Amino acid sequence: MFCLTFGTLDAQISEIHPFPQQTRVEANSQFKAPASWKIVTDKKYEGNIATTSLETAGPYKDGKSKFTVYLGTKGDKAVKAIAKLIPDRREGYAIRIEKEAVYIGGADQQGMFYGVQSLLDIMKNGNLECGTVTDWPDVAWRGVVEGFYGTPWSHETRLRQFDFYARNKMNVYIYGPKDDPYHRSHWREDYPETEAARISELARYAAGKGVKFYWAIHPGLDIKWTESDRDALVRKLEHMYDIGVRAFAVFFDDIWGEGAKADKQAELLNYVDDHFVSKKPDVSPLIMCPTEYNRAWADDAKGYLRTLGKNMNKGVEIMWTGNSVVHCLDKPSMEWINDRIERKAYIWWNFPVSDFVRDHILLGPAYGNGLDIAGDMSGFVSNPMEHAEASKIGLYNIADYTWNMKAYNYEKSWEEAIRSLLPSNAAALRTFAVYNEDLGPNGHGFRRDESRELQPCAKQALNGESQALENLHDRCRELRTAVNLLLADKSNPALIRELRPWLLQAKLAAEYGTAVIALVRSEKTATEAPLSSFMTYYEEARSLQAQMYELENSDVRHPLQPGIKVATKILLPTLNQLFAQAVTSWNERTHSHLNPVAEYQPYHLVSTVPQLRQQPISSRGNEIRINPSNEVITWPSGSELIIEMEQPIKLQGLDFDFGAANQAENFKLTVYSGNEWKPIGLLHYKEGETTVHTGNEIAGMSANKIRLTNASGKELKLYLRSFRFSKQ
Ligand code: LOG
Repeated sequence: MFCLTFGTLDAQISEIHPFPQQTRVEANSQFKAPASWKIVTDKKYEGNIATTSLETAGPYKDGKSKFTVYLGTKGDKAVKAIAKLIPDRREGYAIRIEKEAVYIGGADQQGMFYGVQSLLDIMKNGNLECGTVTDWPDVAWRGVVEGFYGTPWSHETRLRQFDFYARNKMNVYIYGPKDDPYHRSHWREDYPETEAARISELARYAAGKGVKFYWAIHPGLDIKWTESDRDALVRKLEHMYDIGVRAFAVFFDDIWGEGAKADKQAELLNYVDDHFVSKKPDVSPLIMCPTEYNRAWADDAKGYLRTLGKNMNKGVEIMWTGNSVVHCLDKPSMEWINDRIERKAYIWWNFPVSDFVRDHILLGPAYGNGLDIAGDMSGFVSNPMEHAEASKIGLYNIADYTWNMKAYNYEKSWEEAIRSLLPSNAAALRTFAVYNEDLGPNGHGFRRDESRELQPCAKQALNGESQALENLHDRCRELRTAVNLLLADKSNPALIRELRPWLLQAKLAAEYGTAVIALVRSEKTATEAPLSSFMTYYEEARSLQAQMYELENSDVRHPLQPGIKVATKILLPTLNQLFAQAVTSWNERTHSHLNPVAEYQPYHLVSTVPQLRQQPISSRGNEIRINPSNEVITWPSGSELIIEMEQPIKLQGLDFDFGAANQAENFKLTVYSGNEWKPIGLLHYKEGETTVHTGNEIAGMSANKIRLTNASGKELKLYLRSFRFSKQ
């Protein structure tokens, strides 16, 4: 009965976002949207979110206008004419557009609201066209979990996010920023008045946008399974209820020990469900995040997940990140988890979150999830970056993916996301975003593409093809232009503020590219003209390498994971290789000794602790550190971590903090010096301190390798808050 139409130039119905399920467009039926209209709807919808958004966003409302918008839900008189079009699906809706009337019928009130959003999309360019839409979401809960480590979003930012969710038909936001003390470290305490007032406003504002505001508590760091702690938790939830929250989640991620017991967690959740949620008719189903929230950490033999599945009330949703902390989902992995938890998993997708790679900003498309798993999940929320505006690219994609999975086309959705985020400079943002997709090496081993279009040309340029070199030159020039346009853009200041460090770095990378290509060319043509000789370009390229390094180490970098990285997968390595090739060949021809090494990584980490194998190392001045990690690290008995130096260094000091006291006795530190492993004493300065220090014998020691071994004779579960050493 319906035919699916893909956008032609003037088909306004194709402007609907997320991509709708079914549309039918009458050819050549475009007409100018009316300047005013009247709304016909039932009195019961007065002040309802659909009516309000139609009244505030549509054309002037005039009782005398001939053009009528009929608004209602299935069964209402106003939408009788389209009753058959309205789908019997939660949050579904139908629209029929005629020359003098529009009918919007929802399966429920949320559907009615989404019908209005779609009408506003259709009219975006001032036109309407005749046709019908029948639409509904594939996934019941679609949205965001603010669940990252780092600076929580600001209040204003969250309000603007809710506007964005409404436009993109996302219906849930879960509040769980790790660094809000009232969520985690001080979970028993009530919010002070000002913060409480903000949370109230968030819950109220979200409701006005059709977004369910969940507030999450994270008690696992120090919870005791006692009546007193159970009551403290329920009392805190009561406090949150009193200030207006109507949906709750309990998180147990990134903990170990007492708090991580499945039977106790299930017992607590059931208690909250039976004595709090069920007692209040207006509270939504509970959500819990388990400790074993991904397959890599799930110990099937111990049966943590099966215990939750069996013991916990079936109405409680269970979150899941996939086969590892950061991973794409597919059919077999969904079946694996759903079987264990005896319900459909509620997906917590760790994308585009960047709290484990804070030197990167992630502007690439959301791809890699199966398109056939809509029926295997109860919800899908994305964990974003602390950069809220920039996260909207990924979130726009996720709105599309979760609404109409089979039709999801990530490339198309990504282009649209960029256009809608920065219409004034979409081409510039797209050019810049291409170099900010990959995460770089990281503990989770999650990598993304970078500069897809550049890949063939990068290879050819390295083979010395001059056309490819020309092409690469154009790309660098484009990138520089894009950055300059973005730095001057005034239409979305919040976005430009977030992007700024990476914009500055991208500009240097683009200039470096231009210098390197000039270097390659001058190596071949051997011109001696001042400022265009090989030596000049060599000096220029070196200067830009130094400027990039300085920017990485300036104050704009993040203290935890220093650095500002762009284009590190394709563009920069290609330029560095071209630089090395040109300098090497110059050295051979002219018998010179210029340094061909563009990037120097003098420290390497090897480890038998699986979670540490890919952990990056960074250095600044004389200090070298392993990047910290957010998760619980499992050290098998006897496992070790070794740092190898390219050149022996003279040690100054070393300390580490694994987030727990009394670790000095669990580890053994040895330094490879003068062809033998020498033991170094470990100690705490005071009782209860988590930092482990080294004895004085380390200062002045020459070291080729440093090795830390779990010598406790048992498996250890610890954090990696810091591990650093310095050289003299
Ligand atoms: C945390 C999360 C963090 C994310 C990415 C979950 C369930 N928990 O390793 O707060 O933002 O990974 O670093 C997590 O993902 N721990």
